[in-house]
Amino acid sequence: MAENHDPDLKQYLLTWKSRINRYLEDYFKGRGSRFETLINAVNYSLFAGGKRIRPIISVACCELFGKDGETSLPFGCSIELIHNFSLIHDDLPCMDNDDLRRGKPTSHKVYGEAQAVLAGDAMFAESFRMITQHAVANGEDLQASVEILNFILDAVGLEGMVGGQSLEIQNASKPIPIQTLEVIHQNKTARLFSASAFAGARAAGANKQDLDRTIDYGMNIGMAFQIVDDVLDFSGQVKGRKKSANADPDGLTTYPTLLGVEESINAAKEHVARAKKTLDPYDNRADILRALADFIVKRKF
Ligand code: GRG
Repeated sequence: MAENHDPDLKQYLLTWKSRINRYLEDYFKGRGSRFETLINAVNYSLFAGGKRIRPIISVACCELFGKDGETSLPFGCSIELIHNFSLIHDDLPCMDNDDLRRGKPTSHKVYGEAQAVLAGDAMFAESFRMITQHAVANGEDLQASVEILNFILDAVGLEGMVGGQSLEIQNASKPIPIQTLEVIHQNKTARLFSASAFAGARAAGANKQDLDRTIDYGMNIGMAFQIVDDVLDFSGQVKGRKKSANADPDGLTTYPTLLGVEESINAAKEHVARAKKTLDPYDNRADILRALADFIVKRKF
């Protein structure tokens, strides 16, 4: 396994988080003023302090294959919009029925259910537009843009994030085996991580073998991320997180309810090791991606 040269991940996350925020702000600048409640609801969720981990993965995968990370922003930020859309819908009374998100009242608590649903809907449509607008303005990126959009929609739709969420709801309050839980996590969460990795690499013009490796990397860190998310919720370690300590009030089966905390952490570490293995061909060029994978199991928020 290639050595990890311990790059300054903290600085990298800070720098790119602020560039991503600027890209999103610029994208919405001057738009939606006639629809004040809607644009306020969009801004409320989109700028509520999200980590921007998905677009940062796109940036790092783009840089791995020799292009400036900025090249990936229309794609990574499109995914960030979809992610924020999914959080608003996930918090609704008809889904998880949560009052808090990122330590703040959820969208429907502030704007009411109807406006929260609409804010999510708007972000979903804007996520496509962000890419198509980029493609229209940059004709030479047309093929890459269509391939990336196709990959993202595949990761989100019937057989992706929405499918995963549906399966989770269908199985709520039922004992399910680890295999079913894996399918839920892969679709609900990991596919969007793999789309982030693919988007960055494809925007940089990576070849098929490299794309396959980045997809594999994304799936594995996505699985690790969701398992750690379950553990953080279960342990109630983080103030403002949605679940109460040592229980899942919705009766959902999660990694810690099935395996316990220690085994869950081991499972997440196993995915991180697999993710890092996919980076072996890239020597120190992939150090940021290695550090990102490690950050996913070490994070406390
Ligand atoms: C949005 C197409 C669409 C459908 C709705 C509700 C739903 C279907 C899917 C829910 C998917 C979901 C909420 C997965 C959980 C993923 C997860 C671990 C979220 C937390 O991500 P962070 O920690 O969030 O990156 P921040 O706050 O940093 O942005």
